[in-house]
Amino acid sequence: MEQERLHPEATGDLSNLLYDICLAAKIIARNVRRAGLTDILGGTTTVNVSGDLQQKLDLVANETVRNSLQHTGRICVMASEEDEAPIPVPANVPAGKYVVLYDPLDGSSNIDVNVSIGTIFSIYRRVSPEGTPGKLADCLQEGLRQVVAGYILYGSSTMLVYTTGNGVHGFTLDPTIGEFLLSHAHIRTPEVGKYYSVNESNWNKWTPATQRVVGAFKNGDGAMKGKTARYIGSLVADFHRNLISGGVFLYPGDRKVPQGKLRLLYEAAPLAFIVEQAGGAATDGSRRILEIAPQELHQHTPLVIGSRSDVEFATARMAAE
Ligand code: P6P
Repeated sequence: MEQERLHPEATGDLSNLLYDICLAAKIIARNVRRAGLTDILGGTTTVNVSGDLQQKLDLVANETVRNSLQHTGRICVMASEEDEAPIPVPANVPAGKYVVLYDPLDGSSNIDVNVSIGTIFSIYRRVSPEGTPGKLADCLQEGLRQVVAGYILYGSSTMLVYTTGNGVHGFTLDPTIGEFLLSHAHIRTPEVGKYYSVNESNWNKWTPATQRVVGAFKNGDGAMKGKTARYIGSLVADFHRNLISGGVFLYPGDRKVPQGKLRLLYEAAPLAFIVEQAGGAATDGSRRILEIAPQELHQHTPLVIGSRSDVEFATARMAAE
């Protein structure tokens, strides 16, 4: 609301879209908090376009975001990590000016073992003509063109963290009143991180440069003091800890899968917008994530993200290879 007051010409559409996303988040949070008590635990037999086994809670979260947004008239198209094609708005609903891309429940392999998971979202302005149905081109925009990026972390508390390009702000859900309250205004991430986060079981698949970088984070070298390893295996949880305490997260490509595991549009680009707004950095090991022009809806990208000097240290060495 503060930021809306800075733009008197604002229609309120964007604020209302954020409220729509918060509604979806509250419903997902309720389902996540009760997952052990109702029959929505466990996997399904279906896989998503990236080949990940879909957990029941994934599908419930995906439906929840879609149902919270598609009838509002504020968006012209959506795209979900869990759906192969863009999601059009219903024919009887006017096409709005925004586009929402989302990962409804990232880290879902942790659902059954009660580890923190998250929802990640990106909002863009449409590029196709107003009043026409949204198109694939509306979804394939560089991360620099994001209007809003955010995530909801279903952790020890439920937190919404987002940026509109005016800093990063954190809100904590007060379940007694069902509202997100501002708890972390103007989040800044430390220039040098305490932690490094990477799945070291992939060591033998990495390139020598990646091995040298992770070795320096682990043991230190002339230019880098050794760090503490922290890896939850749930991107939003690893990212959020590093954002607050300082750290660098890596999911590099390797010789077999050079593009790595994470998705550009649903994971890397929104988190890159957030981390840069908090003073950090995000690259694919050579290019700035926000400058990558997406070619496909579900394209993967290597990711190095977090404290600026750590990301620059890694990128200088990985790009030189
Ligand atoms: P690995 C979860 O499935 C996820 O997409 C991210 O949340 C997480 O950072 C990554 O995969 C973990 O992958 O290969 O280390 O288990």
